[in-house]
Amino acid sequence: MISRRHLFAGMAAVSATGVARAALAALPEPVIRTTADTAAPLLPPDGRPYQPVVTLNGWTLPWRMRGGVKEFHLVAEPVEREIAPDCTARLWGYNGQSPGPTIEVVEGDRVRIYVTNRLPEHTSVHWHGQRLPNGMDGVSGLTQPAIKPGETFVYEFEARRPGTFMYHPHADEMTQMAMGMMGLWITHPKGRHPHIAQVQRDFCFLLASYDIEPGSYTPRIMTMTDFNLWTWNSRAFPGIDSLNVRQGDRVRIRVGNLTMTNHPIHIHGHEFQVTGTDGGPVPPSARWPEVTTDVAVGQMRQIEFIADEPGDWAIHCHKSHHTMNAMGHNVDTLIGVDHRGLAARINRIIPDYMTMGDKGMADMGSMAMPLPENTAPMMTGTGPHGPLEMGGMFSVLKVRPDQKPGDYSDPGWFRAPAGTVARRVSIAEAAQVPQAATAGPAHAPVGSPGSPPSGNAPLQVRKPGGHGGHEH
Ligand SMILES: [Cu+2]
Repeated sequence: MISRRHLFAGMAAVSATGVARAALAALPEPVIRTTADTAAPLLPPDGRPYQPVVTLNGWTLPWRMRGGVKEFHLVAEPVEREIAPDCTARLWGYNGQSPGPTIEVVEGDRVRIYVTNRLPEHTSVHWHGQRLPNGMDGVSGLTQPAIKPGETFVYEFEARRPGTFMYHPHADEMTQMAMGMMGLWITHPKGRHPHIAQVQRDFCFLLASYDIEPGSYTPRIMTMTDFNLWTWNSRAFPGIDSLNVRQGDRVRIRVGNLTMTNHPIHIHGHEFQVTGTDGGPVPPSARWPEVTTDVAVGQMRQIEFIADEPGDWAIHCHKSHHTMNAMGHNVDTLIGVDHRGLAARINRIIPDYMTMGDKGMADMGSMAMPLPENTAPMMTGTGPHGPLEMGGMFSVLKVRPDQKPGDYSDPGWFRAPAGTVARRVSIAEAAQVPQAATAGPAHAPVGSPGSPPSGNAPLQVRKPGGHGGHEH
């Protein structure tokens, strides 16, 4: 026999579960993703058509169309993110990842975003760069109460302006952005826009920086300037996927900066134009060609170019410390210091002692140094010609004539045509090169007609110790 008391308790439990289920069903099912591979572009299943973007090492959040409104569900929660091989961070993010998923909508779309807070503290979401009603701007305390742990809030507005935007908390921002809470928002134009070109490739990534002590997993949130992990979409080279395009494609790259400093983003082998900012599309008359554009804190920059040079072209932040992984900055410079004899004497006491840095730091790129647990090497990655000696905000733009239209897969390393790669040359051969290039016979002796004047000889031999070497 079931007692009355048990029966009532059982009914109460059933009814509570029923309410929870009904409440959850009212919200769009939160879509969670935890892997760091680059998701294929999400083709819109309904609504106005558009050309989707590709989020490097990220993805686009699916939506539910209800009564003509695009409904999204963001879940703010602790996540684990592999920043690079051998380096995983315990971050805060959205829907299983940092950064959160990219939100893609079309100009004129009515958008409703549910935000559930599964963090241990309150949060809010600010829709950076959008035109919207003031109460939807997401500044906790100013335009709304904070979203407490366990609560779900709803934001709703019309995506009024096409462009590249971001979202991030406006509640305990210092902590929450240092922990990785951010995401991209793309509003595609409705139909053809006079200042927005059709492109064949459209990439996007957010700049984020972390200070994770070697051997640990959680960022130090009090760090203001001396970060040691400089990331695109919370990934550091060699963890950042390459940007794979077909030769002749018009390529758009959208970059947003939520770090604590500016990042001059530089592309090799091509000139680009800044075609948009977070303020909207730039009119063609206001654009100029360049190869580096500075993305300041809180800014978005949208660059475009025709990828007409086949090859593997570096794309990176031009601050050289931002293309490095975990490193100490309070290390003395040892270049030029004469260590000879010193290492041998120290080895008598410490057998493993080794001298580094007296000829530069490049040894770090090839040496397998023992590192603390969960630490990406400072200079790493291997290309077809050896160690790349990079880290951080670095990737490769791969331009191939035979890449299929719309195919974003990695074609492997570039196979340069014969005779088009820089190579070692002997002095004897160098002396002949100018003649080979002109009409003269390749083997003609130096000084014969057709050779350059001796003052312009390609290489000069320096006698050992002849030019002010360091005498002790
Ligand atoms: Cu940088």
